[in-house]
Amino acid sequence: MEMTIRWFGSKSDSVTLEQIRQIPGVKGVITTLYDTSPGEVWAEADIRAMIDEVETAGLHVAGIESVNIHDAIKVGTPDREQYIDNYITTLERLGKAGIHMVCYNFMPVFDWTRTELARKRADGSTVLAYNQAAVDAIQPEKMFETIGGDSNGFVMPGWEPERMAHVKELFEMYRDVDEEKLFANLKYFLECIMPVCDQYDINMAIHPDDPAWSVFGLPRIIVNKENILRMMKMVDNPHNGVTFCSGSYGTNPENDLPDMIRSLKGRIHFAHVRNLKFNSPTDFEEAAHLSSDGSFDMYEIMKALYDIGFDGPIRPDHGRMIWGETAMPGYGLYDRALGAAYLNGLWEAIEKSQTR
Ligand code: DNO
Repeated sequence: MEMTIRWFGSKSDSVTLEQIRQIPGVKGVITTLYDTSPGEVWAEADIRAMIDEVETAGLHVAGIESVNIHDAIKVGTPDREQYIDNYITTLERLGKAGIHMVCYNFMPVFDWTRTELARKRADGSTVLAYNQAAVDAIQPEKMFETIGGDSNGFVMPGWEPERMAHVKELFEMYRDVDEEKLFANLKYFLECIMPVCDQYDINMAIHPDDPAWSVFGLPRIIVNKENILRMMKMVDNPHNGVTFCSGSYGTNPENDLPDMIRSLKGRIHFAHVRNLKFNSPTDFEEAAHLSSDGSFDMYEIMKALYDIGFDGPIRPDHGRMIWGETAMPGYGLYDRALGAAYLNGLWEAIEKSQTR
């Protein structure tokens, strides 16, 4: 595996490449062109500039999170052809520029969903949290106001104001889209893009739906082992793979994370590893990465990744906000650096215990 950190670019991130460079064991960043909208073709010059900036700081681009999918593709409207062509052109340009991992998601309307971005924990840190009763009591438009107003002035990816201004129209677009239709549209999209992925050796890594169940009545399909294996089989190409995100699949305690990892051998192209703490079956908050701070056994998760020979990029995921830092919720420097060091430590111990 290669330890990486997600970086939102010098215009949008409070964390600098110079800081990332000083986290032990981190040589790669996961980034994107944050000025682009879903469906747009990425300019070659912009891709080059992004790579050059990262390389000038002594790091490299280990993958893209995300090249977002236009809603026409998810809904399956006739204009999807144009957006798929655009996506293929972007992949071609990324491949030519030497990028081989692209994370994306197939969630309708919203990307990840949380009800609080700064819940206070006993140690004074603040974390993202989810409470089902709060979701059930809120209108989707209001949800956006909460997320937008609570984000320390940063634009949360997936919750861009331009997009959320059209939230009602987006819901309307998905009116006739059920899980089967969403699966079919995903299959169609993947079949169209696999040739370019084969040509440039690009690993597509679908991110799970977070939380791993339907929110606001919208269909969600990347939620459990059964569905993800169905997806692997329906387009059975090694470039059709997943982002294994422990914090997203783990929102459903019925998902056995190490078992899921083992069943996806060879198809995990990217890993997001974080811990959650369940306060009740319908309320959880994000914890420090350390096993004892949350509900997951992080050793078992890393061990499963080690056992399947995972060799892609991995990143610590959402961190707590600690030590007075002001940053995008979940994406401060300090707790993610602690997370990277801890995950690296687990990996070293697992590796040595296997090989000595
Ligand atoms: C949340 C992230 C997601 C992820 C996208 C991938 O913090 O893990 O927003 O980047 O779903 O497309």
